[in-house]
Amino acid sequence: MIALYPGSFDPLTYGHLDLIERAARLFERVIVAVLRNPAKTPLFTVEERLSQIQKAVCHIDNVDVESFDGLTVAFARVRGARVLLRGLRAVSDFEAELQMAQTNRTLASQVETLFLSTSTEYSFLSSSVVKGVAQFGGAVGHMVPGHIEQELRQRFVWEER
Ligand code: COD
Repeated sequence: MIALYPGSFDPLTYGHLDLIERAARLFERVIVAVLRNPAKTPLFTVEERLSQIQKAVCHIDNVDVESFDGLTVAFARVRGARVLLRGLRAVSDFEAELQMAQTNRTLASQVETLFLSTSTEYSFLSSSVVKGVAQFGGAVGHMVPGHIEQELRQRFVWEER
């Protein structure tokens, strides 16, 4: 069975990576799907994020990384994915995630949303937290893989000039 893990991943964190590694043990194939969202101004371009994620998952055989636009369920259908993976960190995630899952169900009843709970060591972690710390020069080596930490440092040093 194929599972689709959709998100912004701006940037990918160890929380995302932990979820991908665990999902890869449960499913034949996991597709990490980065949304192309013209309404948002991300820190990293979609191409940068694809490359960051590809590097981070290169040790896992059954994980693919792609971008998509439009509806997540439409992309899931095109790729033959019956499961949408989402992570739950705290109660605060629940309301929005439930609404998203229920919306997606009304759009495609054959696609199920599956929630994996975060590993406790990553429950504080989000892409926003990473960016919030990195922009003031704080250490994020425990939050993101080394190559992403480096790109964050370059990005914020560049912006300070
Ligand atoms: N531990 C575990 N899980 C985590 C962690 C962590 N530390 N941090 C984040 N996660 C989980 C999040 O809970 C989420 O499930 C997933 O990782 C991705 O997170 P983000 O923040 O990168 O991605 P989002 O939440 O911005 O992605 C939103 C989508 C792109 C999936 C959504 O907007 C979407 O489906 N858009 C397409 C349009 C559509 O289909 N709309 C209808 C549905 S409402």
